[in-house]
Amino acid sequence: MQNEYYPFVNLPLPYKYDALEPYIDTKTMMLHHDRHLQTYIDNLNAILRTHPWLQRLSLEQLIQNASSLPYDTQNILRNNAGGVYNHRFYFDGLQPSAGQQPVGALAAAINRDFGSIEQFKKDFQAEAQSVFGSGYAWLVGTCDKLYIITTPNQNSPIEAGLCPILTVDVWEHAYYLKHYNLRADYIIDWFHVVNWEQAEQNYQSCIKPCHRN
Ligand code: MN3
Repeated sequence: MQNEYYPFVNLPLPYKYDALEPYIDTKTMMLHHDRHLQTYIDNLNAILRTHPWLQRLSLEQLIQNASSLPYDTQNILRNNAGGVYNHRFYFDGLQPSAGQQPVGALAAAINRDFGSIEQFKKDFQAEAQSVFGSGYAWLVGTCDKLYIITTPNQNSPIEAGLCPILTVDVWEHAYYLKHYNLRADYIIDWFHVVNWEQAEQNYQSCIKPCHRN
């Protein structure tokens, strides 16, 4: 796939910077995408420039193979390849029309595993609030069950072989300008702009291998 290999470029957001107003503000989106994500991309390219044997690995492979690399390289890759992957996943999981609800097979799986959409939102919110310091909350899927997990820093669930469906970035830079220290309010606002069609597509790729026998 395009832009999955070195050198990485910062693709534009799939919507305008102000598209998520009033839930996520324009300035936060500009800084988050153009400065924070850009820095991860620049750092990742800089590491790969001096480690040419890693340039043939895709973004996902860099993360999945991080633990087999020398310790100093391992952490810097986990932080920066993870920073690129996680931010792209987060931004691609948002959309401007407020108030979408889960759809398709994912909606059915959420009802199956959490009892209701409302209960899922409560559980997800609690997990996202529980992240101490910087990190992410994720909905991940296996063949027969959904799980809510959290990751610290820029660690990514794909390193552990988990299949991500949805994520919220709870680093303070994702919400501080608008929500200050109120992460709970940010998560409530974030739910308004979740791209549930994208989440359903992600879920379909998670369960695709399950149908092969
Ligand atoms: Mn971030």
